Amino acid sequence: MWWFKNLIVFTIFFNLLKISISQTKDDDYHECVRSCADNAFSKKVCRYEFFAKELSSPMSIHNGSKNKNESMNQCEIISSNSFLGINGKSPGPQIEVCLGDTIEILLYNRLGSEELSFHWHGMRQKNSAHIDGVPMVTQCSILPFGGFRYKLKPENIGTYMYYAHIVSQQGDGVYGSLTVRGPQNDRSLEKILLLSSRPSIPLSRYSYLYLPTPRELLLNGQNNGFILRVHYGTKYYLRLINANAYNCPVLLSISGHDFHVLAIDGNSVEPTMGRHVISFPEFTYVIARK
Ligand SMILES: [Cu+2]
Repeated sequence: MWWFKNLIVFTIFFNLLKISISQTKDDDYHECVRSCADNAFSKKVCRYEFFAKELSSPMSIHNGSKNKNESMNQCEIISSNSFLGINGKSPGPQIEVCLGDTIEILLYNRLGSEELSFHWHGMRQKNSAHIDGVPMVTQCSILPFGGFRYKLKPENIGTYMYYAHIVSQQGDGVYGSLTVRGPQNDRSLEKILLLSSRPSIPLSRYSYLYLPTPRELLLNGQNNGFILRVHYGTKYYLRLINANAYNCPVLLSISGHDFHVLAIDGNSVEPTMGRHVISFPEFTYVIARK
């Protein structure tokens, strides 16, 4: 029966190989990303595992600051510490679900000696204040090497975001987008634009009274431009998220195009037309442009 045992081993090995291939093929693949049919039987439980930790590759940031409050040993700090992310990247994985789905996130704290908790901005937390993420107010912090299961049941379609509630961790890269769609939303006609910034020194490592000014404005995590491919003449919905940890509004315009602002923080608003949008930190917007 040696061949039978070998067959089992081979089958298990082959299946493991298939799993690892499908995982490496597309990091962002998730079975919950789909078109949202108006059908109660299609509702899913969408599970994610998030590991918050330092990004393995250090950022190349030029430190040219002459600020008196920033010490001479900044270069050492930059070279020995990196910024933060979730599952090895910042922004973290996009969560995209349909209304009626349940979202379960198992969040692991791998930040060394720091405590952690996540806030789900814009999500109503009726009877679930304990997962709103305010450390030591609505939940106990997740201790180093610990984990916590967040369970969300979105009540409305909309554009949301998640981030570490400790602002220095958010500023260092612990944030991401959360989109809830309904049957009326066509994913192929939507683009997510996530604005954020990166300081010259990781904020979690910064021990001075005055915060360093952000050095780079990031669009979907990129500091050197982000290409958004569109078809000429087609109307798109832009899910604009300002995940900036700094209290600094960002003005967004697209040359030669008007916007309609349709929703803010998951709530519909009277459609307002304009040539630019001023986006404030920790707000999300849905805008249409043609
Ligand atoms: Cu909030």
